[in-house]
Amino acid sequence: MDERIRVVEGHYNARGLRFGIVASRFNEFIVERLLDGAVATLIKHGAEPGDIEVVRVPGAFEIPLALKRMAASRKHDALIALGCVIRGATAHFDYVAGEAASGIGRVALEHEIPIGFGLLTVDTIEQAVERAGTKGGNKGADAALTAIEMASLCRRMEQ
Ligand code: INI
Repeated sequence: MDERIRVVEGHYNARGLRFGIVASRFNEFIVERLLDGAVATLIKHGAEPGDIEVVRVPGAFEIPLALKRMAASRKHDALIALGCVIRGATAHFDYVAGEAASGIGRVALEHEIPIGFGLLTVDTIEQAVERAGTKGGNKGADAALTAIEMASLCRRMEQ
């Protein structure tokens, strides 16, 4: 790359960054694994436990509103959304999953705050288990890593 070109990138050092996590209780046995993965990733990358706030909501549908309140507080550098919607167990899967996903995206853009997307939308419980710390990795951990990178990127883009 031509060295006169200014390239701005994030990094994976979470020291000094503040995080807000919204985790839903529906399908709690899955979401708790996502939460464990997210918190462990933040701590591993240097975040202080005192700089992490967790808010619990009933289900995925409620995630965007809690994120919006957190974003409006301006207390965090990045947010993380954790939930699990399973098609097999949900007649209104498309509404719950669709509203949650688009709401999360809207909050990020309206409040200009990075939001790590850790909302599982899967067909079966087996697929959820795979993505919550077994063979498909842990999507909560992935969302936390993205939150760190985007928070640091946004800071650098302000400079
Ligand atoms: N919420 C979820 O997070 N996951 C689901 O799979 C789910 N199902 O199966 O319906 C679900 N429903 C609850 C919904 O998110 C709201 O909490 C509820 O409708 C009250 O507003």
